[in-house]
Amino acid sequence: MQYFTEQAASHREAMDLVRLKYGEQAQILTHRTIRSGGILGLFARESVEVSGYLKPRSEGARPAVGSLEEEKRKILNLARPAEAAAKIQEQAQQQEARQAADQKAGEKALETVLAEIRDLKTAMREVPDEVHPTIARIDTLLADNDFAESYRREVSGRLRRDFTLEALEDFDYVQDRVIEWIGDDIGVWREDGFQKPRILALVGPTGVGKTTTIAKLAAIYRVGIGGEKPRSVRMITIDNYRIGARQQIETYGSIMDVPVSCVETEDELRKALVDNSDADLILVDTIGKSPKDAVKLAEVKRLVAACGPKAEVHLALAATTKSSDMAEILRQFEPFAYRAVVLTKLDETDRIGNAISALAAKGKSLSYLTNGQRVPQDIERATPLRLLVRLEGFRPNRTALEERYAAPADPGRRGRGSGSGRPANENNGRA
Ligand SMILES: Nc1nc2c(ncn2[C@@H]2O[C@H](COP(=O)(O)OP(=O)(O)OP(=O)(O)O)[C@@H](O)[C@H]2O)c(=O)[nH]1
Ligand SMILES: [Mg+2]
Repeated sequence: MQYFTEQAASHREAMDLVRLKYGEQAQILTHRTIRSGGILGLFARESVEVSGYLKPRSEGARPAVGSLEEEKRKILNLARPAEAAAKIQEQAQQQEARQAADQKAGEKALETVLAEIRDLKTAMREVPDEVHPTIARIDTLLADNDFAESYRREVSGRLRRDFTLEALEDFDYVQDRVIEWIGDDIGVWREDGFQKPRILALVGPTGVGKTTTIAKLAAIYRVGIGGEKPRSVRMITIDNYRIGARQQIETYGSIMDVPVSCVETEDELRKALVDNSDADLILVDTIGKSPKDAVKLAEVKRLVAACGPKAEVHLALAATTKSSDMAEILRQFEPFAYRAVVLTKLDETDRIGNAISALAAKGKSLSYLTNGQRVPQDIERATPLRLLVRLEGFRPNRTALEERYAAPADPGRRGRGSGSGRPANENNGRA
């Protein structure tokens, strides 16, 4: 015996389908309403499933016929007497009406569900975004350290995205990751080798410590402090305008036994560079200019351009500068194509978030950090670690940080670390 199961949207369609496929051989055994399709149990459609078996042909079965309409007509014609045919038709109409009513009810139910979803969405939008206490605490620490608002938003967003509620419960773990993110955001610049004569020009706003930094660098390289190789060094100043400027650098020069040349024009500068080309390192001190003084800035730019394309231009930026001014300075000095930033006067502030966020936003790397007036002691090569340990209020895992940032970073390294992976010693060495 051959059995069959068919499905259709309605009982009537299921029967028509069975007749069409199997003709009068078909003998219905069961029919039931089933639900199919949909998402998460919603929007499933009702349909009818009919099953039965095929009577053997010898019992007078006829082959299946062409169209549904034709089959319907034949069924009605076959039925006798006429009242029976009328009854069948009436039943068919009633069934049709029931199905139409069912469909309407289904549509109404769907509309109700959709309305409820819409209400739910509106309600969710209206519920204030509850900030996890750990995220709020980290944000307060960042604000206390003067990190820019955009930077803080980015960190909070990343915490929300990357951390489960369970992980957020572990404050120490979260703070270590955030400190790593900050550390990975601090770009560190390294010179590509030391091609003689290396020319390093320092530009920047007035009074940020350019001349003092030039003197510190001269001493470091001249004597070979902090692991540097002793080099022959010269200093050139193009700051002849300010009273005492020339004397200031000449005093440093005589103390450190480093020859100093003072120039006023581009030609004089070019000549001084040629005259000193036997040196390993030529340090060029420039006139401090307000970033708002576009004309004077262009003048300094022309002079610095005379140093040639090989010259490394570094921008001196005081850590004490407020956030908005820092972004402006980084932008205004852009025409100098400075390769790195020397962050000065770190000793005068406990908050360095403004500098870290401004540099990260502009994708600028740090070359040196200065933290005092003493020449030459108060200068060091920039490393993320040096800045990270200065962050106020954070209690980083110092040992893990030292391991992470021990090796000198690649020149111009940028980008954030994965922040994944819990260090084995995370509970030790917390500062
Ligand atoms: N506290 C502190 N003071 C510094 C630092 N670097 C420089 N100074 C002081 O800042 C003042 C200005 O330093 P300069 O080196 O003359 O600054 P400049 O950028 O050359 O100034 P202009 O040539 O006038 O534009 C001096 O009193 C320096 O001693 C630093 O790292 N920390
Ligand atoms: Mg100066």
